[in-house]
Amino acid sequence: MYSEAKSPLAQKRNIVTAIPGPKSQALIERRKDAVSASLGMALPVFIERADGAIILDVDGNSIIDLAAGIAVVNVGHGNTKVIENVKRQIDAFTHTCFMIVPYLGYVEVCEALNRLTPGKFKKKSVLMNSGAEALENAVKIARSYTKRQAVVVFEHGYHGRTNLTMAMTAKNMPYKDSFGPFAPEIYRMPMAYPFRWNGDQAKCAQEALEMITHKIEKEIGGKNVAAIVIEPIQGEGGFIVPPKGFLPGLANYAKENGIVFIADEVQTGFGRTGQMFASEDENVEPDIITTAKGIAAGLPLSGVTGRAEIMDSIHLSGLGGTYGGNPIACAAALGAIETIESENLVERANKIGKIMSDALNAMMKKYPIIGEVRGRGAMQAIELIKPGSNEPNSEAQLAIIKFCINQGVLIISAGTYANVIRLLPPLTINEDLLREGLSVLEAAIASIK
Ligand code: PLZ
Repeated sequence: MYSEAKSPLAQKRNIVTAIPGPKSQALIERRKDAVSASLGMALPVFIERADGAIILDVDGNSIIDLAAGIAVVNVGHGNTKVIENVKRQIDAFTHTCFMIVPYLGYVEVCEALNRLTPGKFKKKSVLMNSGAEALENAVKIARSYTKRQAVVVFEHGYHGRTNLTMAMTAKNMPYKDSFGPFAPEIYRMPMAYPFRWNGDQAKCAQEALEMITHKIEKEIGGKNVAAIVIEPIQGEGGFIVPPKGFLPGLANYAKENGIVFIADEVQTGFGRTGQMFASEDENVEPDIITTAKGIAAGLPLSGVTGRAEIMDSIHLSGLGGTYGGNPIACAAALGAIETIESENLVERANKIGKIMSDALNAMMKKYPIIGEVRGRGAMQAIELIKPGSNEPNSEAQLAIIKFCINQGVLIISAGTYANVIRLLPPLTINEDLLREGLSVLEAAIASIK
C-alpha cells in the first residue's frame, strides 16, 4: 500500500464521489469530536497525499490545488529536493536548538536569505518558526535598535494571530474579536487601495502618502516611530496592490525620519509575485524583511533579514527560541530555495500569472460581478461586487468557492469585505491543469444569478 502510494500522482482532476465523500465525512465527524470547533476548514475533505498541484483525498478524488497551503508549497507538493533533504537531515539529527549546538543548515538558510532579499548592503538574519513569530521579532529588533516604541501598520493588513501581531492585523472578525486587550503602541494608517479610493492610481498614491505622513506627524510624531510595517501586496486583506510610488514614498519617509522600514513578505516572498521578493518591483530596499510560508515548502520556518547594523544591535541572547531554525525545516528550505533558483520558478510565476490574469480579465468583461482583477505574478485575485455598484458581494464569493470545491478545484477567500477570491497555485503547476481550474472558476462565476 505504502510503496504503491509513492508513484507520482497524475496531474488530472478526477472526482469520483460527492465532496466530501463517505470516508471524508466520517473523518469530519471524528474531527468534530476531538478538535476544537474554533478552526475553519476551507476544503471539507481529508487528504491522503499530494503531488505537484493535485491533492488526492481519502475517497480517491483528485483535486486541483490553487491555494498551495496559502502560498506555501510554491515548489509543488512532493518536491524531490525538499523530500531528499528532509530525509537526509532526519537520519543525521532532528534537533539541538541552534543556541545550544549550532549546525550548518541554519547558517546556509541565513546566507541564502541575505543573498536573495533586496538591498545592496550587508545583511544578517535570524530564523524562527512562523510568520507571526518573524513579525514579533522584527518589531522587537526595530524597537531595540531605534529606542522608540510606536509601530505603524495599515488598514487591511495581516501580520498574524499572536498578541502583538493581532494588534497589527486590521480585521476584527475572525482574527481579533473577543481576544483583547491588544498590545499598545500600534497605529493604523489608511491604505492606498486604488479600487476603493476615489481617483486614479497616481492620485491614490499621492493622497494616501499625504494623509499618512500628516497623521504620523500630528498623531504620533515621526521621531517616536520605531517601524513602519507593510505587506508589499496585502495578502489576507484581498491582494491589494498599492499604486506605483506608494511603497517608495513610505520607504523614503521612513529613511528621512530614522524609522525602520519593514516589508512583511511572508505571503509575497519566494517567487510568488514573479520576482524573488515583491519589494523588488519598485526597487524598494526594506531595512528588514520578514519571510515564512514559501521558504520551506510547508515545514515550519520563518526568517527576519535586515541591515547588519540593525540585526547586530541586539544584546547577546536577546533573540531566540527552542525550535527557531529547526534543522529539518532548514533542510527543507535549502531544497525549496535550490528548486526555485534552478527551475527558474520566478519566471514561471510570471508565466502562470499571465495565464491567470488573461483568463480573469476575459471573465471580467463578461461578468459584471467582477469589479477588479488584480495581483502580480502568480498571486492573482478578483474582487466581487454587486453589479452597477462598488458594494462588496460576499454571497457570490461563498457560492463561487463552494461550486469550485464541489467540482474539485480548491480556491480560497480573502478580503476585509469577504468578497475576494485569490489564486495561489504551486508555481510548478502544469498549464493544462491551471487552465482547467480556471474554466471551472468561470463556470462557477457564470452560475451566479
Ligand atoms: N504576514 C503577510 O500572510 C499568514 C494566515 C492564515 P503565520 N497568512 C495566512 C490564518 O488564517 O491564520 C501571514 C501573512 C503575512 C504574517 C502571516 C502570519 O504567518 O505563519 O500564519 O504565523
